[in-house]
This record gives sequence, structure tokens and C-alpha cells, in this order.
Amino acid sequence: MLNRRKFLALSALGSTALFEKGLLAAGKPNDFTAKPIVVSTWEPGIEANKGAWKILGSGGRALDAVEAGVMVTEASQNCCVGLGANPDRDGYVTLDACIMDEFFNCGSVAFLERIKHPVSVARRVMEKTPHVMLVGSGAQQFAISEGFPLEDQKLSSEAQKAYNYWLKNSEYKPVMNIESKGNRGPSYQPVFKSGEFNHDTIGMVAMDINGNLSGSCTTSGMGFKMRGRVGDSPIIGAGLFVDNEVGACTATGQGEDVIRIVGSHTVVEWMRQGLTPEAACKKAVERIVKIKKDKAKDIQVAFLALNKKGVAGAFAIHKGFSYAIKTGNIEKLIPAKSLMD
Ligand code: SD4
Repeated sequence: MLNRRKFLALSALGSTALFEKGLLAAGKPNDFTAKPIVVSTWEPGIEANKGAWKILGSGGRALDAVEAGVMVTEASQNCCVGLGANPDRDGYVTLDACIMDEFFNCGSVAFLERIKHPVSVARRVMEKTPHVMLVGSGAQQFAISEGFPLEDQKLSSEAQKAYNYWLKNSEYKPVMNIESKGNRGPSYQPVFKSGEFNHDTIGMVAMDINGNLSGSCTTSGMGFKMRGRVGDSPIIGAGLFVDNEVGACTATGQGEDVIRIVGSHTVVEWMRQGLTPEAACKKAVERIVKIKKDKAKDIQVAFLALNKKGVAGAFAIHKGFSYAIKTGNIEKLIPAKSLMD
């Protein structure tokens, strides 16, 4: 097992070093058929999965696990998810999240400010209101009424540096999850070199010991986005979808293009037709690439899916997307296959 310090040190070496140290498995996701199982996007998923495992490993419900798991990432100031993340172009961090259980219950919040755990507010929307989605000041008001503290609006020191850098040109041209560049700008040099934590989202799907599926997704969205912009992450069907008869899927990358094809729902429907999780994710990626034509080389989108047998799989437009998997005896970061380098 990796402790956090060792993981950060290894992460700083990048995916190649992790692979060499045997912590990455080369793309054979179909080897893993397990119950319980949790999978989540990008390298911070390793820590998040540990949080989920505290519940899954003791026989708990997948819904509780996917909430607890991504809360680890939301609370981390070292990751571009949650209040430590990059702000919008006006300098405010705005958060989106959603959650979905095995009964098609779902809840979502978007454009939420100054609340540390948007995924938990999304769960309250699901459980305590007749609605699926609350946004902006209404979502914040609801969170406060539910006892969530209003946090300081101050940016994290990393985010402040990134924002200062961005302000130099104030160019509205967000860079999305292409590993070599990072989303804090093509030439931004992070002071905290904790590896490739250049993402703003974590998506997690899990199956519990009873074979029930749930999922969660939480994000600060695209760094330096237009104020009020919301991507795919809180949109049920786009950033996340769960059908307990078939499987679950979550997405990451350029949200606009995930929404365009209602990505996660599309992947689940292809799994229903018999495709493996990886093949279903690949087909969704191919659909986006076909729509985007030559613009596809400039965007990253990845899907991560889990079927009812406990088989996980993923696929991305570009190389560099990896996902973390945890079962009773496996804890790995797996590089996903991609259409392009
Ligand atoms: C969005 N899909 O807001 C998110 C961004 C993302 O890693 O996944 N970043 O469009």
C-alpha cells in the first residue's frame, strides 16, 4: 500500500515511473472482475478510492462510498478539485457535482460557491428535495440551510499563482487536460510539484458487496472559465450515469463535448447492448472525434465505466488519461487506451 507521501513522490515522477515501479498495469482492465470494486478518474483517484474503500470494504453501500471517496479529493488543497482549485476568469472558484444511486435517484449542484463538499450538497438535493438540480445562489442557500458552513472566498496559494499568471494575458482559451500542458496554462510552472494533478474533476463509480452500483462526480470545471459556465460534471447522463441493471459511467475532459453526446448515458446504453466497458467508452470517444473533426486533436475527453459484472474499462481521446481501481486485493492506476497520442 502506498502512503500519501510516497504516492506524491511517485506521482511527481509521472506515469512512466509509476509504470516501471509496477504500480501501473498496462491496459488489461478486463482482468479485474470484482465485487466490491471502486474506480475513479486520474491519479488523485488512488486516495479517493481509499476513502471509498472504508465503506465498501466493510460491506457498506456504494452510494455512501462514492460520496466519501470524492470528498477526499474535494478536501485536498493539493488537487484541482474543490475550493483549492482554479477560479473562473473573474477570480471566483465555482463548483459542480452530482451523485446517483442504484434506484435512479440523483442529485446535482452547479455554480456553487464557498461550499467545501458540493457532492454532499448534491446528495442532500437528491434526498431532501423533490428536485434533481440546484444552481448558484439557490444551491448555496440550500447548503447553508442544511448546515454546510460558508467557507472563505480566498483562493488557495496555488490557484492565486495560476490566476495571476493567467491574468497577464487574460486570454479566453482554456487548456483542457492535455497532460503535457496542464490546465493552469501551457507555461505555468506549479510550485507544488505533486505530479500531474492538473485536472479539475474526479468521477467515481462503485459496486458494493450486494452488487449495487452508484456514482459521483465533482469538479471546479474548466480553469478561468467564463463566469457561470457549467460543464458536463453535474449533468446526469453527461458527466455521470448509473443504471443498476447494466453499469455506470463517468466522464472527464472538455465538458461541452461530453454534453453534446450525453456521454455517460450513451456509454451505459452501449454496455446494455453487450459492449464491454472499454469498447463502449471507445465508441463514445469515437463519436466525439467524428463530430469535432480536426478540432479533436486539441481536446481531451475520457470515459470510465463499470459493468454489472464488476469489469471496469476506459478510453480517452488523448494518451495520458489514467484511472484508479481498488478491489479487495488490487490497488492500481491504469493508463487508459486512447485514439491519439
Ligand atoms: C468540465 N468535465 O467542467 C469537466 C472538466 C474536467 O478534468 O473533467 N476536468 O468540463
